[in-house]
Amino acid sequence: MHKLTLTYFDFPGGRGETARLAMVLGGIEFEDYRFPFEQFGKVREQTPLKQVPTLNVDGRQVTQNNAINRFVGKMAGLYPEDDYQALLCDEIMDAIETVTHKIVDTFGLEGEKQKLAREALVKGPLTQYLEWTQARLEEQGGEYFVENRLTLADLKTFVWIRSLNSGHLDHVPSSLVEDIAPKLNAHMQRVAQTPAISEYYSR
Ligand SMILES: N[C@@H](CCC(=O)N[C@@H](CS)C(=O)NCC(=O)O)C(=O)O
Repeated sequence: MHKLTLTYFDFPGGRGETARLAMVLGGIEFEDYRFPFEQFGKVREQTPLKQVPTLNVDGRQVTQNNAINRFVGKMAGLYPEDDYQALLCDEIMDAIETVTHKIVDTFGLEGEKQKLAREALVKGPLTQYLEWTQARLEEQGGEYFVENRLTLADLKTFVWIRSLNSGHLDHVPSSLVEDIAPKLNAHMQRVAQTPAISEYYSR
């Protein structure tokens, strides 16, 4: 049994939330070290790449959220053992990571520049990745992304879709998912109703 501490911002989303959910679902004991945004400057100085999330495993700090997701996902039984199914699970997680980078690229922009960049994002990559992700889900029967069961791919998509629906990104309509990929919204709601997940968010 490893001693685990996950370090990430104190909000229910972003690059740290999939690992939190996986550990909660898997009943894996961990310290959930959450810090307010104002403390990021101080926290990042203690991390290897000045970024979060990190997972401290028995005293060693590890970076890269999808690597962390896979590590805890394997322990939680939420990552396929079959290599091909694992590939399909990774594909979804890495695609969401790619589109997340595109969104983050617009964070530093302001005013008209940000508006234009976000509108281009909505028309381009966000629409493309939402349509593609929905198509992947439909190919697998519409319930789950791989193995007809809940895996990391579902958790990572759940976190992404919740974030797009939240309306916190200016110039990205909160109706975007419903307009472009309503089946991902239905999937998000199904995952939210998983008893351990609804219990976690009601805390
Ligand atoms: N490749 C890293 C990216 C981590 C990342 O960019 N984290 C953001 C917060 S969600 C961060 O720390 N940004 C500050 C920076 O890059 O300077 C991962 O997969 O975890």
